Amino acid sequence: MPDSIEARQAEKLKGSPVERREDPELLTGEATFTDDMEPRGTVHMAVLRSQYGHARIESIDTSAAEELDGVLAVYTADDVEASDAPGRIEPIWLLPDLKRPPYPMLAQDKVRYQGQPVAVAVAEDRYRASDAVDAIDVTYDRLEAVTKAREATDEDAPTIHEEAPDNVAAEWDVGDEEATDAAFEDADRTVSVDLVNQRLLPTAMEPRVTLANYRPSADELVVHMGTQCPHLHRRFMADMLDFPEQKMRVIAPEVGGGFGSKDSAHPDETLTAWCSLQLERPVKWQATRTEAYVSTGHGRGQETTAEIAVDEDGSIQALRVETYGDLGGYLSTWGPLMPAHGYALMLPGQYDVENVYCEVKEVFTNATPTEPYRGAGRPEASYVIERLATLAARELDMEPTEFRRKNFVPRDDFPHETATGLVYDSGDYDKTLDRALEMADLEALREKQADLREEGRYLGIGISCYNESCGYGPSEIIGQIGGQLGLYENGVVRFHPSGAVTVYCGTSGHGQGHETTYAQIVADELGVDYDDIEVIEGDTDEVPMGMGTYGSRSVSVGGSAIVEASREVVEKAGTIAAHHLEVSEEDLEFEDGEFQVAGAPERSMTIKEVAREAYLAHDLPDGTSPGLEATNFYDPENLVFPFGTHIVVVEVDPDTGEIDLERYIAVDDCGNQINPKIVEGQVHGAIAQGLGQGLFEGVEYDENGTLLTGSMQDYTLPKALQVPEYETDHTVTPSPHNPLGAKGIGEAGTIAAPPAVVNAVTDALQPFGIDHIDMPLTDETVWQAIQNATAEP
Ligand code: MCN
Repeated sequence: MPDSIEARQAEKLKGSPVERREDPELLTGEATFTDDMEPRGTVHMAVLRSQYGHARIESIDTSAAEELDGVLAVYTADDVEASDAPGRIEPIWLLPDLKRPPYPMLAQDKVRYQGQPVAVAVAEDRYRASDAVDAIDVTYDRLEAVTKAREATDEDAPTIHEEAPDNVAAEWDVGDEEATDAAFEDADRTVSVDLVNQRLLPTAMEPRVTLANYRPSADELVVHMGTQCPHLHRRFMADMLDFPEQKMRVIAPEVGGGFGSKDSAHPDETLTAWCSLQLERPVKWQATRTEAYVSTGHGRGQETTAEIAVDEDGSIQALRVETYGDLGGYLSTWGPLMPAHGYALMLPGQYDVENVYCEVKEVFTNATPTEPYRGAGRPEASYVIERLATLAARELDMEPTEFRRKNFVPRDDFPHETATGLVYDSGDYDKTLDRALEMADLEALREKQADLREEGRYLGIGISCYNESCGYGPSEIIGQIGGQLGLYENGVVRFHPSGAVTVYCGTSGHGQGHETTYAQIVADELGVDYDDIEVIEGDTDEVPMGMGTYGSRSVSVGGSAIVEASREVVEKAGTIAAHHLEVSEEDLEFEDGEFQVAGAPERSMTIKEVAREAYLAHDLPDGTSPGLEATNFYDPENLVFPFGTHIVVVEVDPDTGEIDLERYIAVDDCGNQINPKIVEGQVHGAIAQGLGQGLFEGVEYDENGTLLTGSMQDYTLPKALQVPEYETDHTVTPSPHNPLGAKGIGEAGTIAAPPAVVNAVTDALQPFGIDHIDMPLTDETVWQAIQNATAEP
């Protein structure tokens, strides 16, 4: 670590692979998670959940539970209603004419998914609370259930909410239908595919957990919880409880991963807080893994028919897509976003497509509500376009890479407006493709493939050229398209009199290494030693405002807020320095933490010295207030659009369907990198999750709406031994519109990997005439596809 101005001049921190400062605490087990906390007097809440996917509640008898030893209270929906708390989850993303049936914290008359909370019990310890829940007697009248979105729109499907008799919550579209239909008419060839982006279970290491402590003497509610966005959760809870926001503090201690599953309001967290308000005691709730699987929002859940129209020369003429988005039993906080703006706007991918039309139906089903899950709409879009691109190339007998190259948005056409209304900020798609091809040696791979086919062995090469939208904003546009929040970020940079610095940011990292990267950013901006900078996130009392961490927004939006705040600090420091050096501000130069008089470098003052003067306040320029700090609200000008090329090489055993993942090559471009080591870690983790969707993971329900994959025994997550050594590299195409030139990287792998691996497996099985297999490509599904194959190699 550089410890002097001279050393820093030689080594800027931005762009350096600085070790994560978060790791020692985590690796030594000293980090504090919510479940490690147990203030005196803590009692425990357990939740009785519906075991049925769809049923009418006829009666609830809590008397036996109430009589158990150590049980403090048992509550049902009637108790919530009597407390005057509104107690409903409201969506934060609205679409025109969206049907909004109420989503109560505790089920009222009906349950609409397995796992929906029906009652809670609070007891002196976790085990008694759980026993009490077992003693609650609920009589249900079971109803027919439907757990697939397309099926739920069938005429004879059961109605889930009276407000939406056909189960359709919203119909939404984007693009020009007429022009797209005409382009399909005129095109030389069309290719179509039916595909499914299956539901996924978010599997954070730490399931959701909440410790709520209402202190009546201060009339204050302090909530520690696993959250990705404490300020949003404070707002959700304040609304659901009708509790004053300013009297409520939400803190995210260490959060054992989120992957999107901790940015929505769920009944359980607010119920914990509500119980604390009722009992005036600290109340804790911690989901078990099985409980988490039925109650934490599932990811994805889309069924799509997608068509592409192409000319003989390989140019894409049009895309036409129809998608059913599965909302689950209720509208979750972000539920309506994913199948609409989160997904459909990104359908053109890296390609210059003039005509696009996408129609979306958002549908209620008797399954756990869907929520953002790493990628949140963009993996679904990338899967559609990247499958279509490969299938179209096959139809035209073109190398899939060349088909893609022919249709790329050219590097000199940025900013590029898409047919879906986005403006891609910057890109150089040929560059990542070229580098990935160089690493893979495609020619040699194609030769190997041909040779092996002679021996009855099936090698496949899959490619996916993805791009994604990250760093959501600007707030004004978010408001215009249905967001009920601003998507800016707040950063505070505060010097202490000693010259040390504390940085506060409204993002809330939970594994992404913000403490490290934000300190790197501020060290460069202020010229202060990295070790003198502390970074604070995840506490509504410490950080003035924040929108949180999701959508790979932290570095491009939160990072930019702290850059701007740092620059405001430097400006004020410059005014003070000029006063002390008796020159005008224009005559000062600031570099590496030092203000120097231009042409007289011996006359200088470090920013640390300025900080001391700013707090001494004995001699400040007229009109300058004491102290040295700045607060910035950064509202991005546009989204950022990272991109990349991933190539997968597999060998498929036709006798067993087994897939051997031989190579995984990833070349990503997230603009300027703050910390390449952290970026690489993010890429690795996300690819594993993407391979999880491609090869292993998939939610299954039975016809009654019972989750069949409700434990880790039934739901297969990728293990270290099942993923290959990744071969990674990157290119750098800065974003032109944020001060860091940085784009997000946190989700890239989950977006790129599923189509890459499916394209690889179907490439291997081309001799069998297999064009498509739905994910996850387990040995069994692949073997089955080979059994049903129409061609013989
Ligand atoms: N970074 C960088 N240079 C860039 C881009 C990013 O150095 N050009 C660094 C950032 O400073 C940050 C990290 O990479 O330390 C990720 O930054 P960014 O892409 O802005 O994403 P966020 O920090 O907003 O993280 C959100 C993203 C999402 S949406 C999910 S889901 C996700 C993910 O990050 N969940 C994670 N990564 C995760 N990692 C862990 N360990 N746990 C999760 O739950």
